[in-house]
Amino acid sequence: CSGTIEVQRNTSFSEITSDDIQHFVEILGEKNVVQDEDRLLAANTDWMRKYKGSSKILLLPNTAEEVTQILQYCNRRCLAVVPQGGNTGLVGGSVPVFDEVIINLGSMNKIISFDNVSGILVCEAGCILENLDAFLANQGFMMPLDLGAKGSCHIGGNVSTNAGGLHFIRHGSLHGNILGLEVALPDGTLLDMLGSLRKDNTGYDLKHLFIGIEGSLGIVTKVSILTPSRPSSTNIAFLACKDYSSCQNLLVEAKRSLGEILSAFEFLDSDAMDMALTHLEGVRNPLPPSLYNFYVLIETAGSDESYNKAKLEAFLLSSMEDGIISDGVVAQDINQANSFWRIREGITEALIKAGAVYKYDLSLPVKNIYDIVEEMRSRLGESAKVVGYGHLGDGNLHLNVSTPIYDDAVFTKIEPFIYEWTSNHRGSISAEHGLGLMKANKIHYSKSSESVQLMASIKKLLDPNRILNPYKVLPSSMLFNE
Ligand code: FAD
Ligand code: 2HG
Ligand code: ZN
Repeated sequence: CSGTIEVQRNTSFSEITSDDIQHFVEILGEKNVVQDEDRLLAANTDWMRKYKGSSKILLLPNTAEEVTQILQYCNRRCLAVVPQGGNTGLVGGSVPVFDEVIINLGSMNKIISFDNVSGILVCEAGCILENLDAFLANQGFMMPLDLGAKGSCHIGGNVSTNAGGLHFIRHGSLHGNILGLEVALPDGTLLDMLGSLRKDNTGYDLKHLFIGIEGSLGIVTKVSILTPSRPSSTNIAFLACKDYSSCQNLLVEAKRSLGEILSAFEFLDSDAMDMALTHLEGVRNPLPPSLYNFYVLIETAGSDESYNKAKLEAFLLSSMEDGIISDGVVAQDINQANSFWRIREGITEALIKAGAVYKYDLSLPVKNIYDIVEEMRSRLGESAKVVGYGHLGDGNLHLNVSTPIYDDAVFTKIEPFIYEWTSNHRGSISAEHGLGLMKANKIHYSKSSESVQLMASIKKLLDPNRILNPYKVLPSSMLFNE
């Protein structure tokens, strides 16, 4: 059992016909209406190869107007749609469940404007995160978010998942950084909320309704985002701690002593390190192997090289003296810095290479965060490897259970236990990856029934035919069984 969810195709959706295809060709031109089997297979399959749909059509619009025309038509015909960005999502949200029409935004990848006084970037939703960051680097700015999938994920996908990532501790949520959006609604209305103002308290701030909702209410076509100045000096330390409480103490100290220059605080346990060492080519532990239980990666960034270095060194020295850190190394050049990041960012890839993986993305009070890893280990014994890592500075644990193949017996020991545990500790069952198909039926573990009801009402209001990303985010039973 892979833990994939059993859902029924909603019978009120139409099936695609040759007339529909002809209509899409009229809107997009022949080459942007893809029916080629190999390309369809890739678009139907998620990054983990865990979720797979059977769509017969992939549409590649070039403009927001084309997106609106497609949606207007699909809404009229009651054709279900899945919006797709870089297809790096980890909860089965970006691929069809059945035969939904796939709308991939990858061709909408133009930068529209950049204001080098305010740092405000306006671009199309299909721009790849890494490309935007490279563009900004030339202007002395940077994207306020960074994540392992940066080479493939789109800014529209980032907005739609409210992606957190590695610099959240410094730059905060996209709810704070996104200044405006343009969104195509299911009925084909193009909603212009593409403001570029820091402050604007005129009525409901509607753009927030479309951040982190995984394409369930509209398709993001353009994004306006506030970007910070690029720091001229960055330092990275790779540290070892003897136990989890030392990692926690280190976080408290790092926030206190490094303050404004702290730009990442990531942790991994020794099982996560073993995964990276075993399955990623060219990765090695910069510290003496097999000695330590926990590793912490700290990044500092600022504008004054010698001040930052001195601050980091003083912090490391006092943490060593206090016994919070057992060992550590500071990157001496960009290659070494990249090699430290490769360990942390590569764990997701390593887990896929190791075999089957059950993936959980929990928000919990930092104090309790590692208890669930230990409890899960004792529940599963030798039957599985439990790996804990994540954005400790943000209270976000990535708990992954790795087995050679998907195994029913293991799965039933993990779920619903992990969701109940998280709910009992008032945590969130999705800190940053979203709910997608994987957790649509689990939303009640983190949200009250009144909140979920209101979400379903908003969904019905904006998408009366429920064509947008069906079976995801909200329980299908609330949307289709009426
Ligand atoms: P997709 O995967 O294509 O889509 C994700 C969801 O958004 C789907 O529901 C889709 O329907 C919807 N969607 C996509 N584009 C649009 C659009 N234009 N309009 C409306 N809906 C849309 N996530 C984090 O938060 N932090 C991390 O640190 C992180 N690291 C990762 C590392 C790796 C190696 C991988 C594979 C994934 C990681 N992720 C992380 C998850 C993933 O990369 C993010 O969720 C990312 O934001 C998804 O962007 P995407 O363009 O690939 O979207
Ligand atoms: C990360 O922080 C990503 O590396 C992926 O959010 C986490 O694979 C995971 O569980
Ligand atoms: Zn993460």
